[in-house]
Amino acid sequence: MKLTGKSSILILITGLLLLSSKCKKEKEEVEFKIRDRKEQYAKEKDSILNFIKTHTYVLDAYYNVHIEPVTDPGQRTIYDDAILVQMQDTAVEDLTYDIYYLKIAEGQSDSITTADGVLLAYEIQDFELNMIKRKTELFPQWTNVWTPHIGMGALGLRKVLPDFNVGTYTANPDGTVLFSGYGIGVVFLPSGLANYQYAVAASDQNFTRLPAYSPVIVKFKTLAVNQDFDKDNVPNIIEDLNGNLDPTDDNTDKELEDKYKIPNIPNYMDADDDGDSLPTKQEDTNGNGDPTDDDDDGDGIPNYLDPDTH
Ligand SMILES: [Ca+2]
Ligand SMILES: [Ca+2]
Ligand SMILES: [Ca+2]
Ligand SMILES: [Ca+2]
Repeated sequence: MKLTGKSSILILITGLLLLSSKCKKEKEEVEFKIRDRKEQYAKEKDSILNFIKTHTYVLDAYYNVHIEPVTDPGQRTIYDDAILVQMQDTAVEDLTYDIYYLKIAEGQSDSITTADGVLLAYEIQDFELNMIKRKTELFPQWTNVWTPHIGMGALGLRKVLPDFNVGTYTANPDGTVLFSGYGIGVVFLPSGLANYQYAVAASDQNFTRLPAYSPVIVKFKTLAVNQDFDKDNVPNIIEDLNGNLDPTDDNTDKELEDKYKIPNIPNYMDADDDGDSLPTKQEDTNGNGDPTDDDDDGDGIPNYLDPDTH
């Protein structure tokens, strides 16, 4: 049969429509069948433990960590050196994960809190040691510790990063930066604290695609920390007023912001925390650079949180 231009276009369109309805159907099925989080962790838990008991690590001259299978039965394993912490699942209340991590170097400068931003160099690998993502010291990436996102979700980092300090850096004449004395760690995350049902595409031929429901290994270097996002001289962690380690749910002037229909800005991002139009930084009567110790009307509320005191 000889196809005219019109009929072949028609066949092509029909084919595309069929294909798209098939894709849609498959997508719906995938979304519908998100795996049970407890069952998934039960599957991963033993394999993570088995991996760290059968692998070891070495640090090279560039402070990069290499993970290798144990070859000699007497060899020290990752498990022997790992620190164990626990973290609750965000969706299922009675699901608690074990997180194993290595603290190879603690870091020699400022400490990291859950409310801070941290500049990371990192490598993400699957448990076959394929490379999924990489950011070197030349192109590091900022992430917020309470919602760590490093080219994919890695919520478990929230639990681990505050156990490290950052390093220091010097600027080279050519514009590059030399980092030193940073923290070096490796964390072994179950998929429930990483990307869970989402696959991660391979960005180029140097990287491997990460399928859904994959535990991951994150090697990281803690290069620098941002302890005061809004530059108001109140550290991020102090702006977490309710002390729940999450700075995003503390907003002293919410009522005012709502009244004037301006976006809600939590204190850690708000340079005028009480909305009295005098910036927090300037509500520092004794001029010691710390707005938290000035309370002019003696009501127990520091001026920067007290709209009736400047
Ligand atoms: Ca601040
Ligand atoms: Ca605010
Ligand atoms: Ca503030
Ligand atoms: Ca005030």
